[in-house]
Amino acid sequence: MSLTFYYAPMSTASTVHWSLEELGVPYEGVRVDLSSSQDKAEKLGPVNPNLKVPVLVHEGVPRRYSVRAKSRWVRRTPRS
Ligand SMILES: N[C@@H](CCC(=O)N[C@@H](CS)C(=O)NCC(=O)O)C(=O)O
Repeated sequence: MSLTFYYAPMSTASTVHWSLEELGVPYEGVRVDLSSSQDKAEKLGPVNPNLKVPVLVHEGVPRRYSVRAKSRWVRRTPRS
């Protein structure tokens, strides 16, 4: 399973981050500097036109919906 997690510390991405860590889901983390327009454009532009975190890219498909839905989705995703 390939999973990439776009996040920023102290943001709405935190609950998803905790879910991934607590469940031991393997993922690649991409830290985004929300104070930098350039960093947001470079990292989030290709996966979320709203330039917001969190974003989970699962098998190449970005999931951008609410933090709560993402946490629920992470809990349901089988771990390898
Ligand atoms: N509805 C989104 C909201 C995400 C959101 O507002 N993220 C903020 C961080 S807490 C963000 O990325 N802000 C960047 C910006 O507005 O430049 C969700 O719940 O996933």
